[in-house]
Amino acid sequence: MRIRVGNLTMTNHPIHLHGHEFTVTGTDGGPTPKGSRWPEVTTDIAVGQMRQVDFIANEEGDWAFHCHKSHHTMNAMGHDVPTLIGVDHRDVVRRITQLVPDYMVMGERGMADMAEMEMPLPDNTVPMMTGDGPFGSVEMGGMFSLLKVRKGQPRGDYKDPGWYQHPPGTVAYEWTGALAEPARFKAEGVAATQPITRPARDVEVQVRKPGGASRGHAGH
Ligand SMILES: [Cu+2]
Repeated sequence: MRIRVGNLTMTNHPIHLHGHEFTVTGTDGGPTPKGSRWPEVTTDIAVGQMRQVDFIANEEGDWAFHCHKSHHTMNAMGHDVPTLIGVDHRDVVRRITQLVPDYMVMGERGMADMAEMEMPLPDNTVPMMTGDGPFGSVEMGGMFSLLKVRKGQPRGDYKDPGWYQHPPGTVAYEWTGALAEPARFKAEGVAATQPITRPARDVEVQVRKPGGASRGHAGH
């Protein structure tokens, strides 16, 4: 599978994919020579740059594909919002609090609050901040999408296959029953919890503080 991302914004975006390792195979200048390609799970795309990544989509599931700057996944990326650079907000906040005493600071208790409130969104924002997933509110918005990998999806078919149906026994859950004795620790005895004393030959770096008569750098 190949994804190309171009950054037309005024900040860099470290784009991250879950579930797969990709290879960075191209830049604005075109495909990179094979010998210069490298494996990644995140590729930072600077202002005005473009990156092409390739990978084998062989892990079934719904995988997050998003910018790794958390504040870029927690808002609608400011579509049509007037810039507030240089504006002193303090007086505005004071006045809002006079009108709306319980005025909430964004993200005070995590973004699920905001998502579940279903605030009006700009027209060009896909319904992401209001998204309900199979495990509750998706909580993410903005520079966030899902990569849906399915075995049965025919080539060229871009219909939404719906939420991934996890095979029984593959979803983490909270264990509320009695806890088993940690058999491994018992077998290994008390020593398992003791700090390991490494032999001196494992020391890779020796730090020597300058001082004394010869203040030069000691050779390493
Ligand atoms: Cu970003």
